[in-house]
Amino acid sequence: MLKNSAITIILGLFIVAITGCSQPEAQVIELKSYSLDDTQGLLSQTGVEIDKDISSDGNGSLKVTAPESTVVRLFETGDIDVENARLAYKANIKTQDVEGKVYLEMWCHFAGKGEFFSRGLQSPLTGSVEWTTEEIPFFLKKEQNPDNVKLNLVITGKGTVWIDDIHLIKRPLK
Ligand SMILES: [Ca+2]
Repeated sequence: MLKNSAITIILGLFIVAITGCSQPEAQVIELKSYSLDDTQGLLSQTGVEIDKDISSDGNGSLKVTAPESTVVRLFETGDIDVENARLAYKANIKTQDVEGKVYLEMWCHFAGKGEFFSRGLQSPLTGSVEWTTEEIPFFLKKEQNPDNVKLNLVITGKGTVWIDDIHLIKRPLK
């Protein structure tokens, strides 16, 4: 019995060692981050302002006052080298008196193929909610390497929305 246990343990360690080595791509890498402490690099300049008093990171956030449905263009990454991975667009969002849905939207552009989107329609925010972390994925197969990624915020109705602490992350596919 003792011998068997020892073999099991050794086998276990062996398997751990193999899995550890065979998945170097299973790393989480931050590709871009936008603190929204100021409007630097921000694409949309209408209906938006920096709110220094309300933020999730303590240094200010972007406040969007939407009189009607709107797509706020936040950032474009330009060419980034990522493929065979799950691209994740993550941000903190707070809402006040929103009548429609609030969610993240990401567009990936591929040379010669065009643009494809991912939208956070599975977990939209509405009404008035405190800071909530939202994240949407874009699954990139091998050789699906975007030359531009657009990060948007969608509001389908009037209301006030704050967004802060945006990260674009490379995660493993599985
Ligand atoms: Ca901030």
